[in-house]
Amino acid sequence: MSTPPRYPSKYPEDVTVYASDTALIVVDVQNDFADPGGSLYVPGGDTQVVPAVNHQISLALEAGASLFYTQDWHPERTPHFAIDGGIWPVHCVAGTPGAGFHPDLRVEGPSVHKGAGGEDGYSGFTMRDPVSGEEIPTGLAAMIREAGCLRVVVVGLALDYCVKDTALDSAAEGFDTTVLLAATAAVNLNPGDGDAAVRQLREAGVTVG
Ligand code: VGL
Ligand code: ZN
Repeated sequence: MSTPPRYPSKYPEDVTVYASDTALIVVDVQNDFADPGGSLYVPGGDTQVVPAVNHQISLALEAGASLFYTQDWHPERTPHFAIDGGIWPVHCVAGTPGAGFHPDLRVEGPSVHKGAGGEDGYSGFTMRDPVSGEEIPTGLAAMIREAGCLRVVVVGLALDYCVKDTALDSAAEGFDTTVLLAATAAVNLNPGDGDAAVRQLREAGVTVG
């Protein structure tokens, strides 16, 4: 008889075994992305991603891993938005319901707010100063190191933007980095963006499972 899986799971895609040196980063599971009424709803955000992310959170907690969350946290006017020259509808404005966590998400750790000062960029690790263009650390890498973590698992929304850039920065920081496809979904602004993100992640040495 074969060895039973370590955790009985309805997610056969599970490729990660969490340990105390692992950080799970839950990216932007916010109403504007995860709720069908949200201004930048990612299909599957509510039905697929929230339960799959909660499952990963349970596995991580059981193993004594560390948990971190990010939230897109924009001012009302920012060059990130189409009304000010960017490409996105207004979303995740600081303090509004759209910027809040999806009500079904288990929240069990600190959250890093990205873009509160009008900074641009998608990664949970770095932001771009809107004036100088300089990359500013958010403090997430330091938090992960202080927690004694060497490995990072990235889940949440959206695969082709914030999940991708967070995972690329994580790998660049030297963390052994995994993205779990079952617990993410792509915006696919252009068809194929999700697949392109997977290729780019793999080329950067990120495990995509
Ligand atoms: C995101 C588009 C705009 C994301 C954030 O969280 O992936 N996507 N802002
Ligand atoms: Zn945004």
